[in-house]
Amino acid sequence: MTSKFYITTPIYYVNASAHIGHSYTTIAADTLARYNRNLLGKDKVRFLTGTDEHGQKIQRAAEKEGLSPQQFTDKIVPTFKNLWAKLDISYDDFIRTTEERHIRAVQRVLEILHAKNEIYAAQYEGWYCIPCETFWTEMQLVENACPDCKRPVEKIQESNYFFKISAYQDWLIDYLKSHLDFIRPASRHEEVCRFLELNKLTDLCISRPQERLGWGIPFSFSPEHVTYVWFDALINYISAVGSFDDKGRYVSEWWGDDVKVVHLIGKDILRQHAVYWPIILKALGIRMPDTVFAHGWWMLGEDKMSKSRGNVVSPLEMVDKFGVDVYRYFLLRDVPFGLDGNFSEDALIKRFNSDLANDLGNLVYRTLTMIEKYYQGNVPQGEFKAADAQAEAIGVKIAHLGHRLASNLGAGDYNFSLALESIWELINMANKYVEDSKPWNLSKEGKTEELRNFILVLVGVIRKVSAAIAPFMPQAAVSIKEQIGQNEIKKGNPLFPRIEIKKV
Ligand code: ME8
Repeated sequence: MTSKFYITTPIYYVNASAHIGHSYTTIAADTLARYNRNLLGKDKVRFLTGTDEHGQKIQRAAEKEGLSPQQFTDKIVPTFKNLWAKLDISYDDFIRTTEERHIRAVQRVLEILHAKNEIYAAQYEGWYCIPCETFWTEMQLVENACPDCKRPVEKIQESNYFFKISAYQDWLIDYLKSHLDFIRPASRHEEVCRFLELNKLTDLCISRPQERLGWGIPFSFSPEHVTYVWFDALINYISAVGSFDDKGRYVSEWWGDDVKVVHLIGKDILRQHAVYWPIILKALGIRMPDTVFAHGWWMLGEDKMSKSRGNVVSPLEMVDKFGVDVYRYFLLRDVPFGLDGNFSEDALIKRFNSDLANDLGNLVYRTLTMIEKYYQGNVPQGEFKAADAQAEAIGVKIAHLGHRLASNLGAGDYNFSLALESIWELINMANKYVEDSKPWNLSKEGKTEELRNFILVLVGVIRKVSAAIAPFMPQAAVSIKEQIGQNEIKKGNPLFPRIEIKKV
């Protein structure tokens, strides 16, 4: 029985500032954390994010600025934390790989695996891609360049430590085939299975010589080596929430059988999470996460938005222009989680005007106006009756909404977009109800009971909607609740005033 929920984002590299892509994973994780806190209770949910601070990329970025790597990362980390604060990210813990708790855990993992004979020293000779920090065999190169980033590779010869991942290939294939929820969405699961069926895993080089790359976690049993940045980084998911006892057993209240463990990542880092990570855990004798969900990419035109391509849009700029909730809503609503999406301000404004200004904003505003006009601002009390077919249908929709949300946010595919769509179906039914009921006539004809029930329907819908949108748009949820209080209304400015395209 899982009664707790542990959700993580990737830990982001600090060699450049976060762009829309990074904010996407973090907003998605935040929404799931908030949703689960509402269901399970605050202390049953753990939401982890953080920063990946070792490796060549960071060392080089620091050198460029004339800083030590530690000074450099200390300078950048607050920019991530500020962004997350601005985006209302409610993380419970923020791990930095330069923290003592993490360094200690990585060193313990290496010691345990070394003692178990899972890692061994060997001479390495081959091709190395510096930006990707990855070794390639001659066969894997594409036109003498890195098969991933297409940049030139360097020939390298050195002594290193290797992790015997090749021994786990059959186990992993079996595991994936018998755990269809482990890698989601299904297309990514198939991609990993195909990769494992077509390729033989080679043992993973998990060290770098200290003299070539100083900025990493030293091996305790071989101080002239530091840990490969990916091996270091993956451990964050366990170093943040637990530790190893004397016998090398991992102890954590967030990694037991009563916890649902979910890693959200982008599809760019699927291999590390779907192959290396489960094998590290298996070799350590630690249970697997429940799900690794690899979402799609935000693109700008034809290209993936990425700092190395330089085509990034700043989340801060978008938030200053449109507001946090609008930004969060757009990212989660516009593209089904798992697929790629194209970012544009035009698309954002379109969504804003139709879903937020026209649908939600309008429903709240017209309801406030009617409560003001017909009831002097006092909110009618009580449950509404299924007095007509529309009120009845709305009642049914309200009763089923929780279930619809659970099937989209609680299980396999984390379909934020469909979850929001189901909330908007309710909003639209209520707006249609207003148009069909012609409340001004009810009032004129003195049909007070009908009018009261009609308003109660709208209030019921708005209360349900504001609770349902809270994980997605925390501020809008609060402000709706303030405007339509328990007893009286407090009419403020429209929640989402329409944006005229010309103005922007
Ligand atoms: O890979 N669209 O860090 P990173 C959507 N430190 N999401 C995107 C994106 C885009 N265009 N660009 C980036 C690393 N992301 C490692 C992770 S985890 C143990 C170590 C998001 O700073 C997405 O979540 O390059 C992607 O996986 C992540 O940022 C990569 O961040």
